[in-house]
Amino acid sequence: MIEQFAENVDLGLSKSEKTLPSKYFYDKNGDELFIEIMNMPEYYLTRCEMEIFTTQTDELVDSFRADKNEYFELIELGAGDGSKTRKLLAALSDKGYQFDYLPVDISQNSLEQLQLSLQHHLPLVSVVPKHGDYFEMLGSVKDSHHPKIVLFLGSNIGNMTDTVASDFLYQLGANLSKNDKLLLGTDLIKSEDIVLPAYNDESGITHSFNINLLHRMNTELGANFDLDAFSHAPEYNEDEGIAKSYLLSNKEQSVKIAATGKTYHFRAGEKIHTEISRKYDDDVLAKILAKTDFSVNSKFTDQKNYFANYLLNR
Ligand code: AVJ
Repeated sequence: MIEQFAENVDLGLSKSEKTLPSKYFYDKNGDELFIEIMNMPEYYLTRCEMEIFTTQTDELVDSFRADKNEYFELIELGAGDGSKTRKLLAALSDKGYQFDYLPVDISQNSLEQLQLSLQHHLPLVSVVPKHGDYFEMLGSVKDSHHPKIVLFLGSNIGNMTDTVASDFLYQLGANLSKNDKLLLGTDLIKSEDIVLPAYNDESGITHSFNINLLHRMNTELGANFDLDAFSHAPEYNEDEGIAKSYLLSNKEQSVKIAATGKTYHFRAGEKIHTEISRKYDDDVLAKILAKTDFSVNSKFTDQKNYFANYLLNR
């Protein structure tokens, strides 16, 4: 795991336009910071999706399956703290649907928290946690022959470029069967004055979230990043519909990373690209789905039309 982290870091920092993979945000510290992000006034995404799940619960869960007596697996990719999913689980359970809930997450810590909280709030729901990244679990999904509903919520797909998203959904489709479904949570394209503050909050939580990546390299890879010598610099424009996060080097500096055995140079003002957060509309989604086995069944949105949960048919 550490070797892979070091390898990915070396690859990203050796490019002429430096990058770091966003999946490394989520250590224990990063998980906690992301929970703080979800509670920030500027971060509308979680509240909008929660509104959809709260006001359209019945329509949502009934659109998952036709037959109440047929057992199915509810698989959630990147389950996180699962607070939104709890709404759906409670409704499915109340209505007498027969299912197991399989949360998949890269963070062992989040999975344990989630299982504890579900044991407490929904003791009747059977939970089978799976630790790993999305791509790793694609194969394991195929091993069971039960009908499946896959949840990929919270605009988590936004971290993928369109090519990667398309490839990922193609592979996911290939591992599912006809009549399985995917509920995809996407943040919708809207103006900069709404999107940018969500990635550039007043209180500096997103700054800490981004900088935590450097902190992780210091502790896990023996790097000597000066955390004060980098700034959080997000960008967004509505035409493109993609929020981008960067760490900006405040001065010319060099950083040593013991785990890679190399020194990396940063010019003053040089940026490390750490994350994309892709925003969607029907056209963006249609292009991404074009070469996959999925088609749009229905679309659920919040009142303000900021966020959409698309139900896709395999
Ligand atoms: C967890 C990928 C949905 O892109 O909005 C929040 C991560 N990054 N603030 C997003 C994130 C900075 C978040 N996702």
